[in-house]
Amino acid sequence: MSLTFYFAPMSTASTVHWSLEELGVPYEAVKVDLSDAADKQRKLGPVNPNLKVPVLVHDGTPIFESAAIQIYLGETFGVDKGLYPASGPKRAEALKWLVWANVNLAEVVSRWQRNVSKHFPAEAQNAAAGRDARSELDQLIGVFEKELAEKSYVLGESVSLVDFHMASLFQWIGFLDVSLAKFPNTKAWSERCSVRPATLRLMGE
Ligand SMILES: N[C@@H](CCC(=O)N[C@@H](CS)C(=O)NCC(=O)O)C(=O)O
Repeated sequence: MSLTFYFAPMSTASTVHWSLEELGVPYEAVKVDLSDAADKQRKLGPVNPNLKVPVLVHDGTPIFESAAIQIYLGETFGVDKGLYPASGPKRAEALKWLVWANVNLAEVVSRWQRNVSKHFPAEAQNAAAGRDARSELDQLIGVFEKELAEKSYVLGESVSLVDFHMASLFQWIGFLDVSLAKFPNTKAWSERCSVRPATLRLMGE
């Protein structure tokens, strides 16, 4: 069995990195310098036509898109390790939140950043679109806040790959100085996840 993981530090790949560490499966990590076009082309060209991280190659099959990788890891390794639900209604919950996280939460954060951050070209920015995205972000966190009202983790009382994926996105949101003060359930869940040895280890690297 071989697993090769293409990543860049402080990127969407961190979601998958966290899950790989928690699963304890052996993998080879290939670091990609996203600021170096030649490095990206050389390493990612053969495995992802989008030239983006993360990519996971399992026994020769490349998988891109972080949510797809999490689902694949869950089905392939996570069920046996108690970190992903077996097929059935709980699995449906996992899929629902993984897709929501990328299609809604990550999309709105990206849209907000593209319109306000100094790391993106000012001439392509629109302040009103940035404000809209920021208020949409609060609405989305509000949805998640309600979901966490009566449970410790996204799928109930057991931690799962869904928590690692989503808590990693919330770490990114935290780096962007979004306060979770108005969202106590989300804040407590995020703190509960973020003290796990796997993520502390990765953050220390
Ligand atoms: N929707 C994709 C997003 C992947 C993505 O945008 N990755 C960024 C890093 S966060 C990337 O590799 N960008 C290439 C670049 O910056 O050149 C996923 O969830 O995997």
